[in-house]
Amino acid sequence: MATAEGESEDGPRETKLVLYHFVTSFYSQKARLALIEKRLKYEEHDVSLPLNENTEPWFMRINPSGEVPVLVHGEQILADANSIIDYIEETFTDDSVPRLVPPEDTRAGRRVRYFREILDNLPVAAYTHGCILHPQLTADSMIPSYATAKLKGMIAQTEQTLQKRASEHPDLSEAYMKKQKQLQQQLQQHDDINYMKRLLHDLEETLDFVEKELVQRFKETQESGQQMWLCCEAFTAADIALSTLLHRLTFLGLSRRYWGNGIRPHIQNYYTRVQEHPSFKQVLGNVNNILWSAVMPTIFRMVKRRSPHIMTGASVLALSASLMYMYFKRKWVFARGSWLGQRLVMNIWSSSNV
Ligand SMILES: N[C@@H](CCC(=O)N[C@@H](CS)C(=O)NCC(=O)O)C(=O)O
Repeated sequence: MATAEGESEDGPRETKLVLYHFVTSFYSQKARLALIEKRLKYEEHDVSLPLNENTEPWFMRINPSGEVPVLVHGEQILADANSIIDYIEETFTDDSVPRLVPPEDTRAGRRVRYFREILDNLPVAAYTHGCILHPQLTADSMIPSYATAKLKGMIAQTEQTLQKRASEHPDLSEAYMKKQKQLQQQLQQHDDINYMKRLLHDLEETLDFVEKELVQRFKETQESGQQMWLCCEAFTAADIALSTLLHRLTFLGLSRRYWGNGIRPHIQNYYTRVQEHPSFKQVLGNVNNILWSAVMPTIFRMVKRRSPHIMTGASVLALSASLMYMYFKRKWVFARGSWLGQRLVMNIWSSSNV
């Protein structure tokens, strides 16, 4: 196993890797998949989007755009999922470490580049907000119907938080104001149902390309007996992009529009297969667990913030016991249609910007 443990003078490969992320964040999931695929040891810091921790001054000083994921490696700060993937790929080059980006002068390398370009540039934030704002665009969304108003309310609240923080921290006010402007623009754009319809229509064409490519891989698998992912037999950066996208579309209730029931059967097979892939299981798991994994840390953090003394002694035990109970009963507690499930989903999801 390649390690990046502890500070050392032996060079960047021995320096600690620290990832700031949020469990349901799309781009954080991509970064985590990459780190796990490369079998790198890293320290994780949960930055709660629902609790606006990403706009706290300490985090804005690491990444002035206030977005997760961020990877810190010694002096290096990588504030973008793709830069993180490229950075770890270039830095950790032992033969024992799987390659996510095959050399560009190989057929697999050219394919990976092509599909990364297409998939990494898809407007996933728009898909996510658009489907919450216009539930009629989806088929079987896990997002309850009252989410729309809630999302708008949450965005307004985030704007207030940004304004307040801008006045409290003049050194960061430019960054806060920029973020606030972006948020407003995004909301305006994603609120436009025709814009959203166009985006979802364009996605059909992209998925057609993917399907066609998977047909080729299927034929190659039959010829060689070696199972293939999107570009070759190895799970690459293009697979990170595709698998996280399919997972997000499923969560948004768009999967039935794009695959299954005879539509794009190779994408359907790919998604079924990738759900059994170890790194995918570890990072994304079953689509029904997305909410659960965001709920636990957020509840703990909220309780701790509001009344720190609650987090001591017997209270911790009581809280843990009830959370454990909820965990084992999560199928009904967090079931899509349950009252508690809906409220938890909404509070976590609508306030998580992507
Ligand atoms: N270009 C960045 C985008 C990162 C991004 O949009 N992160 C979202 C979560 S998936 C975020 O931090 N949203 C919070 C916000 O913008 O306030 C990347 O590729 O990593």
